[in-house]
Parts: sequence; C-alpha cells; structure tokens
Amino acid sequence: MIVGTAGHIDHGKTSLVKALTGVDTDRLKEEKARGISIELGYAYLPLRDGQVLGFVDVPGHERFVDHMVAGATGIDYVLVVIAADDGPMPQTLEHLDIVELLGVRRGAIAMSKIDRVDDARRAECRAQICALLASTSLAGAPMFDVSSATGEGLAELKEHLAHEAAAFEGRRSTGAAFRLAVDRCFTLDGVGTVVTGTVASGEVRVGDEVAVTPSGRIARVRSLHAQNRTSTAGRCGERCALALAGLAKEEVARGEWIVAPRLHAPTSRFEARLRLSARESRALAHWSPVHLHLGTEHVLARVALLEGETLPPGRDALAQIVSERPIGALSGDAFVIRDASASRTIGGGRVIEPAGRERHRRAPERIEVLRRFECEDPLERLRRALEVSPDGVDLAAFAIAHNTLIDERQLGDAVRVVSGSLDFALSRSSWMRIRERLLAMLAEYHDRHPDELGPDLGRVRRMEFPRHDVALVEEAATSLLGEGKLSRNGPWWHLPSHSLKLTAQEEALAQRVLPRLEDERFDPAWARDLAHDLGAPENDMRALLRRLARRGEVFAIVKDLYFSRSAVAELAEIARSLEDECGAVRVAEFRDRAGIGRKRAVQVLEFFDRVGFTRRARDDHRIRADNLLKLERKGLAPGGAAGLQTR
Ligand SMILES: Nc1nc2c(ncn2[C@@H]2O[C@H](COP(=O)(O)OP(=O)(O)OP(=O)(O)O)[C@@H](O)[C@H]2O)c(=O)[nH]1
Ligand SMILES: [Mg+2]
Repeated sequence: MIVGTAGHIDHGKTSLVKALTGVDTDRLKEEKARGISIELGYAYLPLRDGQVLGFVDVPGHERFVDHMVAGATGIDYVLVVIAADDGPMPQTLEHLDIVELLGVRRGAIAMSKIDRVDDARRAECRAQICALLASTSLAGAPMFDVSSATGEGLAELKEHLAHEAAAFEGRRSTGAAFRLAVDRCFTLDGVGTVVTGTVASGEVRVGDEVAVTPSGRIARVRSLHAQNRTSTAGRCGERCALALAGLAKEEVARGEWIVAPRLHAPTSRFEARLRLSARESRALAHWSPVHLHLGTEHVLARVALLEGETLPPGRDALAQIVSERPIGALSGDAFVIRDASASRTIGGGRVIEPAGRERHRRAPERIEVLRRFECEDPLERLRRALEVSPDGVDLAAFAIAHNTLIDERQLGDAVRVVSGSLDFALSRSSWMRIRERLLAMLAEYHDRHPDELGPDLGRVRRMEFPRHDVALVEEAATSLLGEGKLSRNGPWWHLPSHSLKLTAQEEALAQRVLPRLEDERFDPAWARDLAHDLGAPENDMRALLRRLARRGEVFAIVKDLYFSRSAVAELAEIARSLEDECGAVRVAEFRDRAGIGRKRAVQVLEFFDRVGFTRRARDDHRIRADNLLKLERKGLAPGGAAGLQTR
C-alpha cells in the first residue's frame, strides 16, 4: 500500500513521515536552506507482517502543486496533515480537492503540532476539520492527534496504517499490461539510467522490453527495485525503480510513461467526464486554457466542452481535453486541471476515450457513445460500444485504450474482421445492415449503368462506405459471394441477376476472338487486324471488345489493343515477383522477364498504374498494398491462388 501525504505548507508532513519511518525526505540543498519541501519524497516502512508500507511525501507550497498532483497519482491512501495551531488552510482545501478528483477514497487525518496548542484549541480545530470534511469522500475518516516533536499519537497512527495495509486488497489489474508514470529519473554509477514511479497496472520483470510514451523510445529493464528492495518483478501498486538499458537520462523525463510496448499510443486529445469544482466562482467556458495534470505529466491544454457552452461550478459534463503536445493517457486515468495562471485547482475527471475525435466531436451519436462508455468493466463497455457503433469498433484501439486483451468468446455473435493490422468488430445487426446496403447500392448502380458489369470494390467503398475500411467492404462482399447473393467477374462485382449479355452474333464472334487472344498471350493482334482476320466489320469488332472488357474478360492495355485476362494475370504475377525480389518493379527487368519489347512493357506498367494495381514511384512502379485488382486465370475458381490477390 502506498500512503501519500497532503496538506498546507509547513504543517508538518515531512516531519511526520520522518517520525514514522526514520527517513528525512527533504534531501535537496534548497529544501534544507528554505525549510520547505520542493520535490516529492519517498520513504518505506517495513511492517511486522512482512509487507512494506510506501510513503510519498508531497510539498505543500502552492507553487509546487504540480509535484503534489504527480505524487498523489498512484497512492492508495491519503494522510491529510493539518497543523492544530493553523487549522485548515488554502492548500489543505486544494489538496483535498485533488485527492478527491484523483479518486483516492481512503485516508486518515493527522492533526499535527499538537504540542503547540491547549485542549480548547484542539477541540476547536477538530470541529473545523470535521466541518471541512463533511462534504468530501473523507467524511468520517479517522483523526489522530500527533506531535512529531514529542512523539505523541505516533504509535496509534502507525498501528492504524499497518492495520489498513493488512486490510488492503491491492489493485485490480486483470489482463492489464504494464504501465508506470515516471516521477523521477537519474543516473547511478554502474547502473545507468534509473526511473521511479508507482506501477499503475500490470507487472514488469527484469529483461522486459518497455516503451517510453510519448517519445516511443524502446528500452530494456536491466534490474529493478520494488518497494525499496531488489526484485525480479514489480507489481501493480508497488513503487519501483527501474534501471533501463538503451536509454540515456536525457531521453526520459518526469511526466512520461514506461509501458509495455503494445500500450504505446500517445494522444493529444482525449474525451472525458470533467467536473468543475464547487468552489469556483464562475462557470468554465468552452475552449478555456488550463494546466492539465495526468499521471505525473503537466502540460498546457484547452477544454472543449461537448455538452453546452459553459460548465457551472459543482457540475460535470463530457469534454474533450486538447493538450499542447502528445501525452500518455488511457481510459480510466484520473486527471486534474488548474486555471491558466496555475494558481488554483479548478476541476478534474476521468478519461473515457484516449483517442479523441478531431472532427464532429459534438455529433450526437458520438456523445451517445461516450455516455455508454462510462462504466468500469471493459467487457461491458465493448458490448455497449458494439451496440451504438454502426461503423464497428476498432478492437486493436479498444484493447490499448482499455489496457485489456479481447478474446473471441467475449465478442458473442459480433462479427470480427481481421486484415493486416486491422482488427475490428461489428454487431450482428450492423453487419447485416452493411450487407443489405451493399446489395441495394449495386441494384441502383446497375439501374444507372446498364452497360457496365458493375463497380470494383474501391468504387463501392468510395460511393457507399466512405468511412469504412475497404477490408470490411471486402469481407461483406465475400460473404455475399459465398452465399450466391453476389457475383464477381475479375475486379467487378455485380448482382447475379445482372450481366452484360452478348447477342447471339456477338457471342459467336467472341468464341473466335477470345481463344485467339489467349494464344497470342503478350503479343495480341490489334482490333483492326482481328476484324480483318476474322472477317468482321471493324466497328462490330471494337464494340465486342469493349463489351468483353466491361465483363472483365479482356483488358485494353492501350486503345484498340486487348490482352486476355490470363495474360494480364500472368503479367501481374511477374510484377509481383519482381517487387518481392527487388522491392520495386522497373521497366527493364519487367521487359526481360516478360520477354516483350520495351515500349510494350512501359504500356503494361502504365495500365497497371491506371487500374490501381501499381502506383508510380519516380522511375519505378510499386504494387499498391490496397490494390483491388482481382484476376484469376481462366478455369480457376474465384479467389483461386494463382490469381492476383489483395494483400
Ligand atoms: N512543535 C512542533 N513542530 C513541528 C511539528 N511538526 C513539524 N514541526 C515543525 O514545523 C516546520 C515544518 O515542518 P515540515 O515537516 O517541514 O512541514 P511540511 O508540511 O513538510 O512543509 P512543506 O513540505 O514545505 O509543505 C518545521 O520547522 C518542523 O520542525 C510538531 O509536531 N511539533
Ligand atoms: Mg515537507
């Protein structure tokens, strides 16, 4: 269990920690000279049952509230120190606000410097404290009269803390990966760069690879201390010091997070429920500048209110916090905001969605999603998210945002689409709606373009599903294909009822043209020569070839020069193997491999660019990762391995 102090300057926090643990946490020269705490102090108290109690001592000075917030992040229990002579003072109130906003619900009060007051003042101060706490989550918390000077009350306080530690169940951290907010970093001779902080989730072991968020630097845990003792692992809730190999001291700072690499996802806008302190005299306006404190980070930010133009004191609302630079934040993280001049704490809340929306952030359906997201259990959140997200839920992003892992069983009857780095899920009903939309869209398309076989999937997506990933459209189309509700010819998709019918006469001519183009492979005859050789009028031949091209049976490499489908598939395979071998497709190698002339090679590659199979990159051509050109050599079933497939 980690105990954090809180309270006004000079009320005896550091003295009390020293009296309890024997450790003087004011170690800086400046702290000694000024007689105040500036940095966070750390001390440990081994207990009889073998546990180690950790203490984080915070400064009370109003200028160091940012250190206080950093220290209070990651504590389990707060020890509010209030001097009996002074009674509650401004930072007593502010620190109480902060621990409340950070979600620390357990704690005790130490009424300090008891040796300086008489019994009447004791009683008076006690009454003041009770009145102050009445409206907070610490109402009814135990109160101890203590003096670090005479030792009065220390044994009782120590006993109480030991009792609380024994009853403390530890933090829940199921399936969660490692995270730690850095509160100090320094170098040690013979050890190298060391960072310290409280493990916010998961576990870290010696030898683990970790990432620094937001910088993205990677390091390895060379050795570690947990609760001040050498250890092979640091667990959720323990204070740890990690020696990091591969990282210079300048490459990490307080405010950054050390995380399991899969959790590295810096953000500069997150959505949250924000509460404005009841002590504020005025409402908070949209786009107010604030100081944001999250984890041990402190950064300037703006508050975009998502519901209404202002937020009255004592109320809460959904908001997007836009920070000046990227930070590490995950769903559920508590944060505090202070006013623009950093003179007082004005509110705080919890992160709902770390990857905030850049556009349409106030859209009603977005607000609905955020409202639904406000529950503790990640699985329940996922279920609700699926319910209200017709476009599906990005599972990869969800798993990071909620620091969890999702397995198939948790998805119920939802449909999961995995393609490349993409991993998302849709509710069964959203899935069915997408399929219906696809069929309806094609019916309309056929009506409007009776002469065309149908669109390719890229076109389908652009026309009907601009916000969806193409992999989803593909998955929907493929499932409909499997059920016979959709047909495909080459790259073109159409309803089975729709086909480009040839007249009997055209059909007869096609039966003579197609085998010939097949035979002539990479060197087919021009349209005019075909007409001449087969004794057909030139215009008829051109019209037939155009229709065959729409049906995906031949391809016009240049005007009036048509290659058979299998020839194009073969050329595409050549391009693919050149890209695999050389990283790009160059004219010279392509020409040699295909055994065609240079000019024709250029024309074929330009054709590939045109249909979106490749793209031009200076003098080379690269195969588009998202290419949708699907070709099979004749005789192979759709999706056959010899065809040209989307990667
Ligand atoms: N008589 C008396 N003096 C005390 C007691 N506790 C602290 N002091 C004195 O009060 C002064 C401030 O004590 P600190 O422990 O440094 O106070 P603090 O709350 O840590 O101050 P900051 O960290 O700067 O906010 C010191 O001069 C202490 O010697 C006490 O119980 N009795
Ligand atoms: Mg102090």
